[in-house]
Amino acid sequence: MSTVAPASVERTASKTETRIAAYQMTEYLERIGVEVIFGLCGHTIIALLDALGRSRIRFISTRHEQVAAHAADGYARASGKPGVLLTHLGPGLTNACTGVANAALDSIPMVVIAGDVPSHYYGRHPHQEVNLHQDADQFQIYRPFCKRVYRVDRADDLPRILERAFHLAQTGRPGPVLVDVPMDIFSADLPGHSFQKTPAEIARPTLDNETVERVVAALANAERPVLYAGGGVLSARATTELAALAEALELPVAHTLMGKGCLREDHPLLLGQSGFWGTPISNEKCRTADLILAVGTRLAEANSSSWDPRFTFSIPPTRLMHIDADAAEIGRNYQTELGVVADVKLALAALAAAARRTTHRSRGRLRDEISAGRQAFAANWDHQWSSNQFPMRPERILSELRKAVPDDGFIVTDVGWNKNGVSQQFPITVPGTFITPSGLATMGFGPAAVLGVKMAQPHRAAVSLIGDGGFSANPSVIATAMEAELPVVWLVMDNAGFGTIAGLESMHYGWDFGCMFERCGQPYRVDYAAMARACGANGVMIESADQLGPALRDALASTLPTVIQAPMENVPTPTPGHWNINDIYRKGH
Ligand SMILES: Cc1ncc(C[n+]2csc(CCOP(=O)(O)OP(=O)(O)O)c2C)c(N)n1
Repeated sequence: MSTVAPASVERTASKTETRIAAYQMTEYLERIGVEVIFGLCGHTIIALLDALGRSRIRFISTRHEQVAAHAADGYARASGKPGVLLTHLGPGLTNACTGVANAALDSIPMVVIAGDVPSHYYGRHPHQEVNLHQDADQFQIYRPFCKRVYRVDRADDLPRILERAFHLAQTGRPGPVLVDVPMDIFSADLPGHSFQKTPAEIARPTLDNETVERVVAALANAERPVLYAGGGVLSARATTELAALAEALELPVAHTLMGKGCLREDHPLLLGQSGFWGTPISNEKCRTADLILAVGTRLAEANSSSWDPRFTFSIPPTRLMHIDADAAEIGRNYQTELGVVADVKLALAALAAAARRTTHRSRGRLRDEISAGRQAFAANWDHQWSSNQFPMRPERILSELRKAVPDDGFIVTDVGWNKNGVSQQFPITVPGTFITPSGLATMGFGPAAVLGVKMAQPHRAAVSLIGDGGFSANPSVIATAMEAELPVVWLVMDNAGFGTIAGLESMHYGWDFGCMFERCGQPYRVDYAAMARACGANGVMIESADQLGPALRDALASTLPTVIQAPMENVPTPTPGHWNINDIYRKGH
């Protein structure tokens, strides 16, 4: 993070003078470039809030800590800087847990600052402490998914731990770090200028020449190579380098969910997403490849068709080379011929430079095959893009959205048709504009993450495309957007239920018990548009398909946040790949 001018709360202090930790800490956060903190108050953190309120750092106060965590996550994705989250102890920290875990599983840099009980009450089970079977141990709840969980036991340790937290959150494979602060430590005296050490600038690891030559030669000589891109390519801002490598060696490019946007949608070498919700041409080219170079991915279950060799990857006989920031990801599910731990951007740049000097095998009619494969699959839904049906076809909702949102606008999805449909069918041309929860696939991410996205990029459009299940998980986002003056748009695909799971249950068990919204046996619809109006925001209920386009354009031009509710038929997204859960369900008595 860049260093900024001295903080507005900062004042001169001699080396011997002491000052309260919370104020010094806030100055430090300003100095290392923190511009916004998302969170929710509690008695353990008001000392820090007082300091924040007097600083240049914006505090976005949410109505639920999960919302704050997703917003911090969205901010990190759209800004490239770590998200910062501030929570109260106990219920505040546990409420935020899902959001922080979601960020962790998508490798999003985040620093979580949590208040805790006064340190002198450890062991006495004070108010709101999580202490039933272990004293003073709330930070352990975050251990399985955080890169590091720190509890600050002495005020003197706070500066060192904060520097470590920002360093660790951003380096190697990024992720959240927890700094758990007993409330008395915020109020402790520390010598002036205690917060001196800032996170080091890190020189990123690249490939040695020998490895570059080996990988490029293998790709150039392969008969049916595939370049496979994960979210690591986008988070490393390495899409130009990826395209250069693909074009130099004429490599078809398949990608994961988080890799969507790695190549322009109209690029002739783009195969599309692999796996369960992928495209047939992508699955076929991956399955029949003789060599795959996977970059910035963990070859996760959904994109690998549950690692079943009949559908997406057949490794071996396909040879696999794998570049990733995290050594732990290499070789986990597949026999790997060569693993490379390197910075994805530098690695792809080095490979592309060498590739330009290399002649490769003829790829025959590869571009024609890709084009024909993509067109054949798109023919399944192309005609629905102009459907006037009401309740609307989901594809028509996508087409209106694509027409209304500028190419550099953000589409922030949740889970459900929105995520699966966009990743499969929606053209993304500007890298990083598709933001989605992948690893934890948290329902409730999209409506909240869009707040952080808009905060990070206030001059670009930010639309959260979500289901009615995901939206109603935490509609307090509307009030937060109003308070924070963030004119985001929520486009709610309303099928009166948890449609994706209802579809799965119907397919296997013949009904959708427990998955639809009902009252007295009838579909139960909530007027989310009216809820938005009750918050002082714009709320639009769509009553015919042709109303959606104008409604979206109005919403994007408005200075207020807008909820657009589009009643929609519950139809499944096509699933060209495989998911092992479908082998597990058994109907009986
Ligand atoms: C927090 C959480 N709970 C449950 C799930 C399981 N889940 C996956 S998709 C889905 C349905 C989402 O419903 P909705 O937002 O209305 O979108 P739709 O499927 O109807 O498109 C659920 C419940 C989840 N991913 N996250």
